[in-house]
Amino acid sequence: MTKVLLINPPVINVIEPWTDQPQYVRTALAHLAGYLRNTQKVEIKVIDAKYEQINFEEVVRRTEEFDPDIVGLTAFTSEIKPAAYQAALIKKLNPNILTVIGGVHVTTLPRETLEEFPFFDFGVVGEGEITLKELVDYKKGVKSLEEIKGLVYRKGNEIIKTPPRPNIVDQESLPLPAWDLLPKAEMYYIQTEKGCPFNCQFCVNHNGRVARKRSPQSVIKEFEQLINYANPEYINIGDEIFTVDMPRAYQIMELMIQKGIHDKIKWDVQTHVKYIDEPLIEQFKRAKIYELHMGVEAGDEISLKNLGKGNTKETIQRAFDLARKVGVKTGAFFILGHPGETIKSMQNTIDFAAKVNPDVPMFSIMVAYPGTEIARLASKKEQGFAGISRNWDDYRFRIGGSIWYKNFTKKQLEWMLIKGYLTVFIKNYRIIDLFKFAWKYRKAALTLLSKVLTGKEVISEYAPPPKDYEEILKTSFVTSDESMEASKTTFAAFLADEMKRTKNENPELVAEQRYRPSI
Ligand code: B12
Ligand code: SF4
Repeated sequence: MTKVLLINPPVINVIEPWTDQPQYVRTALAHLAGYLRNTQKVEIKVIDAKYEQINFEEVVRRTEEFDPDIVGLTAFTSEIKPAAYQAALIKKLNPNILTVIGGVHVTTLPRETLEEFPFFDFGVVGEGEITLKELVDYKKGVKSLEEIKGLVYRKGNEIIKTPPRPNIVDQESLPLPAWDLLPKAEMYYIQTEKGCPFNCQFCVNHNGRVARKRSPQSVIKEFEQLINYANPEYINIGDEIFTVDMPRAYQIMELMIQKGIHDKIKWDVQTHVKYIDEPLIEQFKRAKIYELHMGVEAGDEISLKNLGKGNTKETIQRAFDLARKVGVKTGAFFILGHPGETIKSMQNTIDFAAKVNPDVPMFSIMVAYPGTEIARLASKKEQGFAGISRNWDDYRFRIGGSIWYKNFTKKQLEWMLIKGYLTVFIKNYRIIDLFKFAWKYRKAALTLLSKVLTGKEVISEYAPPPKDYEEILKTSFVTSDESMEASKTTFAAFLADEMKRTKNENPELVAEQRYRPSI
């Protein structure tokens, strides 16, 4: 029987405990494992090294023990180098193991990823369920690589990219994720829909512009299975915009209340300020949501207008005021470092954040993810950007240093981030909240302060950067400015084709994501 090992690789240092020492396991791996075991005779094992806080050597040891035919690794951009390093160690252990990289980084830079990291044999572009299954078929000798869509691979010195893999429009046709193959955790992120109609300059939105949804019944089934399996404290909904179909969101919460799920777990979601009305907020309250997160991103008029999110100060204020009125706790995301940003425009965002006054403000520094408009502008050094790093380890989120600016230094940017937090609390006389917040996120706050004051990052105790890390990954930095620029155009074309195809396959989905009252 073919053996498949799926890995969420370790981190090389802990900058942000929330993401680098997560309390949650990786959703993508549960989805892939769920599909694979339903469609193939395979033996599957999953190692979530980040969650388990194990190091590269321990992953190699477990790999040797399991002796897989295929190893699939997942990576966001900030994780691609650790994933490549892990693949290099696995190739050293046994060169016959096929190494496959999937996730959003290789999806936006397919050829470049294989060029940069020879330790990956295959790259899976886009949704990975069917492509991975077909790679198992290839390993079994019943499918040729040319037949497999959504793949990049090497043929001699050439890198071949096969035609795009269409997204799975009917998400209901997929089995439930195989959470039981991952370690039990106290927090999970489930995905009830994929896709988002907006076009933010900083976001990859790799799931496409049409929300592909699961039914409320299937979502409830997943909640129940997870509760039975792990009895976690939190089950958060990781959707881009949970309420993109407002009646569906209302219905999911109705079922949560009927089944008593809202009393068994804490949960939160992320949504867009436009997709909120009073009955929905009241339903959130009844369903005992822990925190309602909404992306504000900017408070400066010009940045807000150019952002592509379709937000105005009025729609933002309305959503937060509504939540306050009903008594639902809110979290708001703000980004510093927009195109054309100046110290003054950042101050505008901070002042607006204080006016909105969310319960939990979350400031971050812009990261220029491949495939985005920000990456295109930064590569061209336009609109205030002075350059862009090609060391993917710089692509962290809240204190990420992926871009240089003409109007201010990175240090000034980091100080503005701290100022943002302080202003929201102090201007609103929320001194106790400030202490509570600082205590809750003390690890993150300390790493941030240490970075700002000393310029150094705190090294993880469990996975310090291996000595040969940079040496093994010496081929790094091959992605040119032109490739970064092109990644936006190529990816936008892919998204446009996908939107057309999804609309043809199920035109109702588009209608259902226009604003409709929740009841
Ligand atoms: C939910 C979510 C989270 C959750 C993660 C919860 C979890 N348990 O995994 C939280 C909030 C914690 C989070 C954190 C971060 N996130 Co996030 N997150 C998302 C979100 C909204 C959904 C991701 C998800 O789980 N989808 C469901 C699964 C099933 O889909 P998937 O991950 O895309 O996986 C599919 C394919 O990519 C592919 N695939 C993936 N891996 C593999 C591996 C193999 C072998 C194969 C074959 C295929 C394959 O197949 C999968 C199944 O179809 C996306 C945005 C989006 N639109 O998708 C952003 C997104 C993935 N996140 C992003 C980022 C940057 C981050 C952070 C770095 C930000 C931060 N520091 O706070 C951290 C990093 C976390 C970490 N290192 O562990 C970016 C990535 C951009 C980039 N180029 O790197 C995204 C795209 C959002 C954006 N702004 O554009 N995130
Ligand atoms: S609304 Fe959210 S998911 Fe949609 S494009 Fe903007 S940042 Fe991405």
